[in-house]
Amino acid sequence: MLARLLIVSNRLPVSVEEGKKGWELKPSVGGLATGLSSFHAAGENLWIGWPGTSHESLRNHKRHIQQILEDHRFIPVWLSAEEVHAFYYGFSNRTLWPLFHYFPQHAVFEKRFWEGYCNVNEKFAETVSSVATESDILWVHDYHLLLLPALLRKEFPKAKIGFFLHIPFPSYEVFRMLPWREEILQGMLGADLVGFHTYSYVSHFLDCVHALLGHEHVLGEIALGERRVRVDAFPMGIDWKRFSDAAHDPAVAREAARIRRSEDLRVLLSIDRMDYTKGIVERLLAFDEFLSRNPRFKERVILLMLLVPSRTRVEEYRELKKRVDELIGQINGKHGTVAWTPIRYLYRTLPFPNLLSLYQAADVLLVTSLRDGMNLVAKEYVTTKADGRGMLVLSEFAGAALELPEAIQVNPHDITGLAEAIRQALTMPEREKIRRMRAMRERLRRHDVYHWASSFLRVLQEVSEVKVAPLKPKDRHELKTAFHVASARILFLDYDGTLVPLVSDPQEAMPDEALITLLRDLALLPRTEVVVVSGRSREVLDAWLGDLPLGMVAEHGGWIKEKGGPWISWGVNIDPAWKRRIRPILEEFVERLPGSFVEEKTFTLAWHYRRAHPQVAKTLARELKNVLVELTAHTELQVLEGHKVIEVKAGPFSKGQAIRKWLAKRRWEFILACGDDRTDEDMFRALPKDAWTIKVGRGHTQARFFLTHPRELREVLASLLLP
Ligand code: GDG
Repeated sequence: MLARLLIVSNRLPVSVEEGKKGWELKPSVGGLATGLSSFHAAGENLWIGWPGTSHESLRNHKRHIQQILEDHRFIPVWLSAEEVHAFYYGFSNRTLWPLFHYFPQHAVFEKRFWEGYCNVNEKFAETVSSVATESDILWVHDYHLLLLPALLRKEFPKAKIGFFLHIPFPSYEVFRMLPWREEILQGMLGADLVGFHTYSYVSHFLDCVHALLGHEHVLGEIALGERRVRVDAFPMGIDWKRFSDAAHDPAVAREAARIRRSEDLRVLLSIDRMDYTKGIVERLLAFDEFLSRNPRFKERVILLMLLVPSRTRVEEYRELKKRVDELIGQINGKHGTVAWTPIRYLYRTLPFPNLLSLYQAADVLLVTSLRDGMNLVAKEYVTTKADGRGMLVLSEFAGAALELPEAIQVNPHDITGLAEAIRQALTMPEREKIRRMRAMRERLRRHDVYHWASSFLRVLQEVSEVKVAPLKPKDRHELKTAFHVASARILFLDYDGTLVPLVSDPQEAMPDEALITLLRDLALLPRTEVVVVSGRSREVLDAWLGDLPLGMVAEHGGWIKEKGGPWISWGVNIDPAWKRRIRPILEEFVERLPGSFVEEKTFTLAWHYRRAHPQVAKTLARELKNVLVELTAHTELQVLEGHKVIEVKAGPFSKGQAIRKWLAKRRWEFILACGDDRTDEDMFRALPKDAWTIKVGRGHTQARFFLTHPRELREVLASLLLP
């Protein structure tokens, strides 16, 4: 049986209105509504959200309306006027919206808005929990519900939970301004799959998760204990067929002709919500400049603007409306003639067929967003203009810009550039327009909204079932049996963080008597080799473990020593000149971070920060890593991040490569590898699938099992000595 899909969004895709025949459901037309409606229509799927009216205003009709909604498999979340004020107008639209669109100057950080947001997210969680089961697929949408995935995870630990953000995710420098930034990230990480429109939003999110919560990712996958969270880009498409069919609808064509009035008139069109992110003022200023610089277009072009009223209770939106009204008046007054008003302006929503006629009528669509998660209007226009006789001017700050490179792309802050783009779009030869529009249209056909939703749901289904498991007593028993029956056995053991806990001074991590005895006893077992695989220098390993019958790897594979043999170097021909370039950078960071220090080894320079203030260290470590990764790109140097250490390593060797030396020696019937940080992952990767691999500590790993402390690993190793 197919799992049931529960879509959760702030607004239901319908509103309830009192019509002639009583209460009716009116579908709302928007990208999300059309995109998911066919998924909602199938099977027993449900859509959960706010119906858009406060429950006070419904008075005693609430029960009846609830029934109508439920009959259509819509589950309402009822909100009071006060909740709507704090949650919707407050935190969602006055905190998150401006901040995520890089308008921090408009963002308010008010505790009561935040509290309202938390309460309403809880309320959503309660409603979802009242209808959901563990086997459902839960798909949560957008910035209003960032806390919901984690709340649902608590209720349904095993359910598949997806989250998609429809607006941009800002860079760390902006996101960190949010006083409740950790809570927001934790909320989102409750999902198994977190989706964004573009890869840059993905990388901003991963950056923030690393910087603020300390979780690393490997190829967009974050390990949280036994759970994994996949983060990926799913650029949203449109209902291609619906817009494409409109191109052949005679009624749409008739209305389009009426809008154009005359074949000689060129129509520039823009459609957006009245929102400061959409670059409406910049568009008007550019049109003004265009008219001033190109007088030959006088009386031959109009700018038709459909501005949809939005969030009118929010101060910034009211101010914008005022500014736009004034500007339009000024520009029309300045350039207009008795017979010609350059800007025609509608401030309302239009029925869907009228929207199509506008698209059809337009010679050029202007999308000038200062920031836009995606922008579906751009895609809808290109699709509706089936004959290709149109052109799109598109802001490079809209997510859609990545998929529509054939558009005339603009920086909306550059008013002169924008004015020039308008001229270019109006004068572009027809063949060129058709060529560009075709290429874009074809791409949009393949990546329509159904493709978007089904790819998201497919990945959500797939999100790795394979989880790192704790090494349970049953596994310990199995491991011991496997060890005992094998005729050739090898153990690869990392040192710091694996055999001994991390301490603030690395010199203090010397092995205790119990560890020395344990390693000696293991190494003396018949048919058994023990190799310590470390990032430490060979001098330290010699001093601490040199008397034991062990194999050793130092400097992450830079040096190798077989039992009883000499140290052999892999990096013989490496010119140490690189250290002169890198060392001063590390030293500068030592200056900046009291308690941190530099360690030099033959092939590595390491900056340790385990003794420093953790919060400050985290920020500086991130900065240093970025600097080093930039500097070492296209060189033989590698930047490694270990536990509270960042190292630059010369040469192509790794722990993975080093242990191949032993793997190639013979066929081992039992292999055990244990490690605690990223550098050990190379070792895990180099091993055959049936090897026993254990990570000490939490976090992302290729290992099959984890243990939480070196103490536990020592117990497991000691058990191998027993019959
Ligand atoms: C958010 C993100 C992201 C507009 N006016 C009328 C009307 N519309 C329809 C359009 C289009 C939708 O509304 C607007 O979508 P956009 O993508 O352009 O912008 P936002 O509303 O800001 O949407 C955005 C989107 O979510 C999806 O993830 O692309 O970046 O900000 O479908 O056709 N529809 C009708 N009458 C109108 O007057 N019927």
